[in-house]
Amino acid sequence: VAIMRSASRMGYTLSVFKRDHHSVGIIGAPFSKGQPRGGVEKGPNVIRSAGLADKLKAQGCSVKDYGNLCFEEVPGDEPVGRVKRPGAVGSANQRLAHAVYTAKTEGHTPLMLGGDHSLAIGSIHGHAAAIPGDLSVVWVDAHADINTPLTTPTGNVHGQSMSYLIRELQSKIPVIPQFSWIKPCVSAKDIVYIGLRDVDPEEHYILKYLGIKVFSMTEVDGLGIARVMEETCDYLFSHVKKPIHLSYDIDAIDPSLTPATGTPAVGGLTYREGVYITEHICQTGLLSAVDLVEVNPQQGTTEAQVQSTVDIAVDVLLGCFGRRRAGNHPADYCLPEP
Ligand SMILES: [Mn+2]
Repeated sequence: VAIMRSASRMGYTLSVFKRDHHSVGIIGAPFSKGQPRGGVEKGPNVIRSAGLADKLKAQGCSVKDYGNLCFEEVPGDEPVGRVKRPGAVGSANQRLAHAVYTAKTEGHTPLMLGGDHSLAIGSIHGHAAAIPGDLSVVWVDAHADINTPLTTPTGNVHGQSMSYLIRELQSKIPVIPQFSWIKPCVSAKDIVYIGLRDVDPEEHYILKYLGIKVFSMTEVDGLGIARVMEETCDYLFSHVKKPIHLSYDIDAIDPSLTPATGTPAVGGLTYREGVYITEHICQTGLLSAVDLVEVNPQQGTTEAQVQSTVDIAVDVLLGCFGRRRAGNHPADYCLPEP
């Protein structure tokens, strides 16, 4: 049952689908070659081991776990220009795109567990191919991940993912044969960044050049997270309500809380802000696919650091699929009679 209600003093109307039932399709993507650190390929299994599927089911979701994708070794995977491991990154993302497309067309909301953030290329690509119109992207991250192959200071593709996907940037992207299957599928106006605080000068230029909507940590501090989310939805819904692809890098959250990640940056989101983002997006009824990336259990120095990172990743995901901190109950619950 879809209940329409006016949900904002800014004047947009949220369509709040009273769904106690999300159908989640978990896709494990144990891939680490979009960056140099080992361990991030263990992300999918450590997040599963924290009880993700059971917790989703306990809050009324149905869950299909597609398991972990197998990624091929690519021998002689030499850089193309500055871009490192283009063969491995290209083929892993092509495989992931197909898996996300399949999960989506089978009626699930794909939940991609990374792995590093280069996987957003395949995840967003597969999602876009499975829906009739355009999608919008909410990118929650300390970093913009929008360097082109020509501006990247490191060559690591996890810092370039968005550049391959944005239509308006394609004249600046050189040919990389291993990426020739990628079709840019997102418009700059359909992207919102939240949580930025470590942006390269070239990336800052690209964001301005394309007019991309950014709520950096400065805006989170100045406006508060509730206003940021309200403005995010006003902006994305101003013309047509498109399905939302949420790409959530765990390093958006402050590294005091989520230290087990490859590129931590001080001054991040609190636990409450990090979860509020997902609660708000869930309430729109438009969440169509989710990535949770960059959980790296080898980057924690203690077991407690790893546990904290993984537990928060799970809470972020539960928020995406209906958990409310006010509490939940099944729609058909009846109080026991004495
Ligand atoms: Mn990222």
